[in-house]
Amino acid sequence: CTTPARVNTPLSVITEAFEDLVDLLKPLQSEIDEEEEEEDGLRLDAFCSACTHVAVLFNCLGFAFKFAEMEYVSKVRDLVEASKTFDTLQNILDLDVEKETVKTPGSHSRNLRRVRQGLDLIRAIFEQFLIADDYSLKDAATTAYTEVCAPFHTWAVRTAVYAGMYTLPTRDQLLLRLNETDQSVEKNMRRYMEASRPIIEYIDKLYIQRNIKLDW
Ligand code: 1PZ
Repeated sequence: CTTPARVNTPLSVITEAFEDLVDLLKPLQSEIDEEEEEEDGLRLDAFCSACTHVAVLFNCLGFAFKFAEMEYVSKVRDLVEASKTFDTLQNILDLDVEKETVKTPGSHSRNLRRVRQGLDLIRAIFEQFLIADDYSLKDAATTAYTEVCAPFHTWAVRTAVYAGMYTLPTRDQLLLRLNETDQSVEKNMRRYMEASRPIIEYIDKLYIQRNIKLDW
């Protein structure tokens, strides 16, 4: 098929998933403001389903990022499992607060924090990517990673990630693999940047409201 697809591209699917999630968030936020307490909260299964879509991006990155994919996917999978028992994001935090396992490796609350960092990393990569149309994916991703994730990763992980950056596809290869043009990629990346921001802020607030600092 040679028609440039105006159909669903991987990016538009991800973007739409997060826009749908934001639609669920809006009524919740007005409630919180009015009553000053959280009644329901964002549903964990809905959150997981949006996060699951992100995994298609990894197909565009090549073998060096296989480990990032496995890390990300295993964290999302843990939250999917949790969604069978817990209705909302705040439910998992409340339980971990009670058990004092918020930061314990493998806990749902820790995995939620990691997934949130992944979503923010993608947002930052897109932001960098759109700064200039001759900016390489490698430079965009390196700057974004340094800002968003590197401070929270071990030396070994940081070293592996920076080495992996050299294997990233070029800008044009990425557009091709994503089935996007310069114009369509800009539109879709901006939409993701806009939709992910309130979700990320919502998650951060859940921790802050429980007096958990976000320095990890
Ligand atoms: C199109 C854009 C291409 C840019 C590619 C840049 C990818 C950077 C990947 C960073 C991988 C970090 C992998 C390892 C992280 C682990 O240290 C932690 C461990 O958590 P713990 O078990 O201690 O609680 N794992 C994570 O943080 C899980 C999520 C990491 C993956 C985020 C990737 C985001 C998506 C990249 C774009 C597809």
